[in-house]
Formats: sequence, structure tokens, C-alpha cells
Amino acid sequence: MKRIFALLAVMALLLAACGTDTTETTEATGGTETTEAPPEGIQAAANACEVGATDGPLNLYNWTDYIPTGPLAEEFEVDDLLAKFEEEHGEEVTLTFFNSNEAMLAQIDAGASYDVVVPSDYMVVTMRDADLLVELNRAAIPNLDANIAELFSNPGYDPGNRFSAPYQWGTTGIGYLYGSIDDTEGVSWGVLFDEEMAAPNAGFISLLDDTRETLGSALKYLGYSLNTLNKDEVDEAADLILSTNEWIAAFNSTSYWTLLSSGEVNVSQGWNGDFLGEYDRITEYDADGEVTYSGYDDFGYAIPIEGSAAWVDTMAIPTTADHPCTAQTFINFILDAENGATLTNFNYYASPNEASEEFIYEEIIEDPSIYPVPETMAILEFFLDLGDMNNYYADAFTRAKG
Ligand code: N2P
Repeated sequence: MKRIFALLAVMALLLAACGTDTTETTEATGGTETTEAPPEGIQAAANACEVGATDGPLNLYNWTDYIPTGPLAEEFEVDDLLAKFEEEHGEEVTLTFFNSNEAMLAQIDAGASYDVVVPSDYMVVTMRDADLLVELNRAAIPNLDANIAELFSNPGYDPGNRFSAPYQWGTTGIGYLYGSIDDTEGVSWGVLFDEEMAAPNAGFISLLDDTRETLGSALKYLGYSLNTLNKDEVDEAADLILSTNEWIAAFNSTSYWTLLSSGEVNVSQGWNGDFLGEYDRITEYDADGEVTYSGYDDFGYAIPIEGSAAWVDTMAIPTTADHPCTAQTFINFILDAENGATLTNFNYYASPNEASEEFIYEEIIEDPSIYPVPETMAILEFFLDLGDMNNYYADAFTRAKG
């Protein structure tokens, strides 16, 4: 457990900084109480919800395969959390997947109604500043104050967790087939972005289809911040990605882990839990439960030496929600100690839920690809909301995809 405390100390510094960006997007926090009219509509409805209350079915909008349910929950031998919620609270859940923060934002912006969405840290800032999020009613979500590690209770992107509750946190890196890249001790982003280093795997490489992530990794490779507001640097990163069109197989955020395990790619940019969960899923056991084949023998995960991204994904209630009480009851349900552990035991992402730790599998807590060592944490950067530069990044990424 000692190792985790050292890691958390580094993480604390990173997280506290992750809202203090160079744009002016965070200034609204804290100054609203005295001047604003009493809340109306969805905010008033959310404020009136009592703990455990429901007001209709739950419409959940989440990243692909990011919550255990259906056949995948069975395969991973963990609780089906949606079925469990339905059973405990008597409300049906509809789950829809999205593939990037920006795709989710576009839907909410266009008025699509969801009760709970799962934005990453920087997107909480974007959505809050666009008045797209309901302020959480803490009385209806007691687990937010009771169970969340102190480190995650006052993050820079959302001081005091007023608009968001942390869901999982993780890193961005490279999943690879052993033997496909030379130096597995010091993997460089060059295996994706540099023509010569990528050559042995040409046609067997995938990149995320994600404005901030894909540009972010290219920026890191070039030695820049993944939050740079310098247009020349963003252009340079976009040009670099454009050049990879010669040797990559796909931009993919939704099934890259199976592309890797099935041999369609050898090297892939992606999120740690998606890779590690897949390596576990393909592990085989005999009748006595002994491992006969381990995915970890064939595949690895690395955070490149040039540095990379760390992120916190959160649960939030968009102002388009129809069922704010069910939404808050669901958030409280996910923040339960055992349910939070189920999430991590399925996702292979680290948990912000301190009360969950005793229920998380030992091998996950001990895995430095999931709970990184402090030296690794020190080369990670959180994404910040870019304010006026958001569109510039979006256009650059469109251009980069060719
Ligand atoms: C879901 C992974 C989502 C993590 N497959 C993105 N921050």
C-alpha cells in the first residue's frame, strides 16, 4: 500500500493543477451564490431529490464497454451493474455508447436527453462553462463525500466536485505485441509517429480517433505540452499525424484492443484499462482454474518516454436530463464501495473510490500499468479545457486524418 501513497502524492499535485489553465474558463467557480436567481427547472428538480429517490428510467450515455453489463460482465465474472441497479431501484436503464468527449458534447449541445454522461476532466470544464451541467445535490449523493479519496475531492477541473463525481482514472499509452518493437523498457511515441521506427509494423498500427488524445500524443512526441495554445505546435502535430496515414491501419477508439489481440494490429495507441482488460479476457484456464495461456505473455502496455496523458473520467448530469433523481441515485450507486470495485475489476482502470480499495483485486492494485509508480506519474499531463483554441484543435485533427 505504501507505493500507492507515494503515487497519490504526485497525483495530488497534477490534479490540483489540472484546472488552472491559461484560458479564463475556470473563473466562474465560487462566485455565483449571492447574485443568481433561485434555481429553476432541472436544477430545482435535482435540488429537491432525496437520497435513493427515483423519478423514471435512467438514460445513460457512456464510453464504449466502460461499465460491466450483459455478456461482457459474464465473461469477466463480475456483477452486471446495470441489472443490479434495475433490481435495487426498480428503474430500467438504457445504455448508449459514445466514442469521444467531443462526440458526446455535440449530442448534448444539440439537445439529446441523457440523465448521466461520463465526461473527462477537461470536458467537465467545457460543459460547465457552457451551462450544460446540473450542479449535484450532495444530500442525494452521500457516497460522494463518504467514499471518494481526498485526492479526488477537490480537483482543479471541478473544485469541490460541484458538477461531477469521479468514475475512473487512467493513462494513455501504447499497447503492443511483444517482438513487434525493439526497446520495451523505453518505448517512444516514435513507434507510431516516426516513419523509420514505425516501418517494421507498417499497416499494423492504430491511433485513437480522438482530437485531444491523438494530437496530444503527437505533441508529446514533438516535445510540446498536450495543452499548448501555440498554433504552430498544433499544426506540426497535425502534419505529423497526417504523415502516419501512410503506415497506420486505422484511427480507432472503440475496438482497438481486439484489433491488437486478434493480430490485425501489432502496435496501438490507447487507454491502459482497455488493453489490460483485453489481455485478461484472452487469458485461458483449465478445469482447475490454472492458467494455460496468459495474454500478458504476448502483449504489453507502455507509457512512452516522452510523456503522456493522465485523465479522470467523471459522472455528470446534463441540463438535458429528464430524470435527475434517478441520475443522482445512480451516481450514488456507482460510488458505493463494492460497486466502485466492480467497476475497476472489470475496467482495469484505477479507482478514485477509497472505500472500494479493499474489494479491488490485489493484482490490479499491484499493477504499475494501472497504479503507476511516481516516476511515471511525473511525466504525465492532464488535459485542460482550451477555451478559444478548441476549434483550432478540432480543425487540425480533421486535417490530420487526411
Ligand atoms: C472505454 C475507455 C474510456 C476511457 N473503453 C477514456 N477516457
